[in-house]
Amino acid sequence: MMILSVLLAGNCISFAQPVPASDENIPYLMTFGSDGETSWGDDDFSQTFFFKIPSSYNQPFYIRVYDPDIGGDVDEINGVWDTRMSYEIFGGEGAWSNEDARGVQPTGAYKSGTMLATKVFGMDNRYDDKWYTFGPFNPTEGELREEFDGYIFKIICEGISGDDGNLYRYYLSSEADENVAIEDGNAFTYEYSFRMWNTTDNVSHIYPFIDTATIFVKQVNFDWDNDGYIRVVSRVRRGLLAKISGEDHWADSKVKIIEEEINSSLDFQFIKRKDPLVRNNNVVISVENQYGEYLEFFTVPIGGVPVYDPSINVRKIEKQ
Ligand SMILES: [Ca+2]
Ligand SMILES: [Ca+2]
Ligand SMILES: [Ca+2]
Ligand SMILES: [Ca+2]
Repeated sequence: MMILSVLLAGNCISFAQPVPASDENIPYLMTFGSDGETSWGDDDFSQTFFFKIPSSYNQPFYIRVYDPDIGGDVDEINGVWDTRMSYEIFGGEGAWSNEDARGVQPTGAYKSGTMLATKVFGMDNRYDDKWYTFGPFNPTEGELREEFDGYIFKIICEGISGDDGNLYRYYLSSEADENVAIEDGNAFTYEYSFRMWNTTDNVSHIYPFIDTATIFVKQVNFDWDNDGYIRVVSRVRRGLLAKISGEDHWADSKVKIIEEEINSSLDFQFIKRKDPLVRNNNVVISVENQYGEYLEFFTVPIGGVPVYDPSINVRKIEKQ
């Protein structure tokens, strides 16, 4: 276990900038058109992500979107393809620091900051199963925040019309025409809307970071379709089941934080039901602390992926 701890501690430089990231094992982000039905799995037809560019990086960069259109094999049709969706990228003062930007509803000044780029997509074969590139952006166009030691950019994908489901991914890249990761870059959201796998053997993950002020967290999930279960794992927690929701419903439950979990990430595991397979399951989840502040889900988990370590538990029991 000593070797593992050393490896985790040394894992502070990361190169994983696909969103969702490989450690999350989430197939796609998901946003529906604004005339969609919430029973299809999107509660508000808008999804916000933030990108962090480390302050040490001073080259232009790009935000790339995979399958930005709404049509074709990847996306989810409802009747006919008639959905239009915008992608908007913001930087500057307030892009992250405005309180409304860190909520889970597209209300108030959530589009805070300075808009740097925008594009609307519908069904468009040119972009089906392909990448579209926003940028170049200059890192200093973002909002400089000391707590992240970097510049923060925001991208909002939002339904304008139609009722179909848009499935897509992002990549934070140093190149316009290929995916090249930026050292120590990261991405995070406060509300994750995503597609579950259409196979029973894949486990998806999100990793909320637990800071020193956290006493308990409340997870809130939507439209889980009674698919399998949600299990919370940490360095000192083998697995706690969280309450899951049914079709078009919300569910929430609380997790009391153990001292050894402070300053590390939790691992929320989304484990598919084995039989019958729940197909095309779109879900939404957020995690808030006891003050109602939403926790960041970093695609590259802070402190590494938490791995349950029974030896930590043993020491704790001996101490008490
Ligand atoms: Ca439609
Ligand atoms: Ca498509
Ligand atoms: Ca798409
Ligand atoms: Ca669902």
